[in-house]
Amino acid sequence: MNIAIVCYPTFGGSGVLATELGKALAEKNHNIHFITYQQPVRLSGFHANIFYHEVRVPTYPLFDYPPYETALASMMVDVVNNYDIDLLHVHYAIPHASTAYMAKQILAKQGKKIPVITTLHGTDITLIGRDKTYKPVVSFSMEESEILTAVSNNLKEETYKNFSINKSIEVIYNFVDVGRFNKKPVEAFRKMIAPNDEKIIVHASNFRKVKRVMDVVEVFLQLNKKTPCKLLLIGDGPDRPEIEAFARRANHIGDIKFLGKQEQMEDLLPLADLFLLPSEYESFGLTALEAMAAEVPVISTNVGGLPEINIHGHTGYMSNVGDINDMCENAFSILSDKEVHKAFKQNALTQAKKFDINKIVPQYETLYETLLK
Ligand code: GMT
Repeated sequence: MNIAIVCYPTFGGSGVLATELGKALAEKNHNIHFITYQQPVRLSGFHANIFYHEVRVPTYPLFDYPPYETALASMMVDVVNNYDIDLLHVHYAIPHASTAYMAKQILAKQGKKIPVITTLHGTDITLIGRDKTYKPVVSFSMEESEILTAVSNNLKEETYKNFSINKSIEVIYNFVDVGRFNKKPVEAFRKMIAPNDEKIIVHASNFRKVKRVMDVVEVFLQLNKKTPCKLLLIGDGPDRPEIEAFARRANHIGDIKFLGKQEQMEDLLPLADLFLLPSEYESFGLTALEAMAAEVPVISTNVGGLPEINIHGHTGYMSNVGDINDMCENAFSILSDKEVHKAFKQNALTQAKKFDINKIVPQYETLYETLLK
């Protein structure tokens, strides 16, 4: 099949998932055309059947707001026409679903029928999409997509709760390439980070309010009093300056390392003894799944789609949002006993295997085939 994938190219989970999906489909001999405004972060190296089409928005003195959607729709039309595209798969509803609708209408006038699949990822529904600024457009374009998928049952329920749409929503879980993430940690790196064999705690996110990164630091500071540990914070975003300043004031800058945005998560995650994700909401929590594939137990909140991945008392623990004490106690109960830690690590890996790339990608392929029939 010739498939066009539209996504955000940045470090967010939706772009990561879309890129990994495109790469996996290319491995299966499909031709994949990424359409976005920057090379997606996980799209490195040369792949014979992956193509990247960059959307450029020319500046013009009249434009206070450069019309990205117009340029994107034009690029969609161009790619569909010139590369014999069979379907458009757009990730994250805003603005990709409505832009795909526009492209579809233009192509229909030219006599070309192009089906659109929209995959909902989370904040496009729960945080931003339901805001009245966008709601009518998101609602309309969801209805107009030939197929609508969501990355968890929770997100499907949230969509029906927040939008009065009649469309059926198929749940296709996010996935991880377990083989790629399940590798032995590089001992020399571990020694550099934790020279005295301290426990290594990891968090990765885009440092937005919804991620509650301050809770990560609070849990860490409490935990560090019970067992010596180091904290690696991966990613960047608006909350980082405040959190960095707080970490400095707490005089723990030596124990807390800010690594910034990192592409090679499969090298970093295996270094961790525990992964923290205390988010206010997560439709799925792809980073937690990647951690689990690297055999890292997860301490998370019990919101959104997290209970569909993290099994309480088995692959990690879940607490109420903001319950720092509970998260700390749970973390300590895993880290303070070698045998318990080992069991949680194995359980995390077993659970991650249920979301392996080889199980989930065929579900998208089946969907595409049904659609094209
Ligand atoms: O929250 C983020 O980090 C970004 C956001 C995105 O759209 O890129 O992530 C959402 O999609 C991911 C991939 O499906 C999910 O794993 C995240 O849970 C989801 N984030 C939220 O729901 C807050």
